[in-house]
Amino acid sequence: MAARPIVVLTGAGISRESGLHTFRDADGIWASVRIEDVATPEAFARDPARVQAFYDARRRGLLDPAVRPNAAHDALARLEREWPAPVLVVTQNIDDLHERAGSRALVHMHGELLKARCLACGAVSPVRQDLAPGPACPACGNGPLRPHVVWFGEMPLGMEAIGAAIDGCGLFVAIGTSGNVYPAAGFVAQARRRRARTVELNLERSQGAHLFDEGHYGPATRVVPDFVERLLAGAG
Ligand code: BV8
Repeated sequence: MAARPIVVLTGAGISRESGLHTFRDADGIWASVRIEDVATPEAFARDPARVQAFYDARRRGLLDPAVRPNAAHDALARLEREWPAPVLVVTQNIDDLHERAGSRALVHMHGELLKARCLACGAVSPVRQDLAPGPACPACGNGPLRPHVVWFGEMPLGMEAIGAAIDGCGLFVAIGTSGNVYPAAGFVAQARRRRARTVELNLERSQGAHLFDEGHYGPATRVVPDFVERLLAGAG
């Protein structure tokens, strides 16, 4: 039977072994700061300096030379190169590790830490510096910049393309996500309705584990390359 398109949803767990914290693990980001204080439009309106400082610190962390793509990111880039049908990575992560590993068909549904959005003209531009000092928008020259990140209560990006890809896929794989955040956590149900095979690759069973046909558990740097190897060998 001809190979079918694959959709892969990734979450913070795939970047954990690259040195970036997850959100809901014991040492996760939400253990030390509240979503309501740093990851909502209301928080930004109330205290922009605090929100900018939160993202400036994470951007500096991501730009640390020690933070590099890991074997799980590399395995997904290999899958895209070698699978005989389209492979789309939909990531909830705002890091750039999938790109740096070589993934090309990639949607950052929650935005990107290395991009900024102008509050005046809406232009999105690359950013590697802190936004707290208030650099002006490079497009219009005067607008203040916010992180190009989707906060809680804001519409995720690329939803139409994501929905179409899930409707047409034969395999849906969720990697390193706890299944807490919607609408991403609802993608597996959509894939099941379209009769796709659904697989969870995670450190432990997620909130939505019961929605998957199969699950393989352990660190992403072991479980993801193993799964990709089996898939490409035709045994997957
Ligand atoms: C929206 C960017 C509405 C910022 C983030 C029902 C339907 C629709 C919406 C809702 C709904 N119910 C509630 C909502 C509202 C809300 C929501 O889902 N709230 C939750 C908390 C209940 N959703 C929203 O607000 C979304 N917007 O719905 O808009 C709308 C609709 C129409 C029109 C206008 C508006 C927007 C959500 C996006 C918020 N932004 N991130 C930032 O990064 O700072 S979300 C944030 O959570 C990150 O993106 C993160 O990726 C995401 C999900 O977390 P995970 O990636 O899963 O990370 P987590 O720590 O939870 O889990 C890590 C997993 O990895 C664990 O399972 C762990 O075991 C595993 N792991 C750890 N180590 C490893 C590992 N696995 C493998 N190997 C390892 N080594």
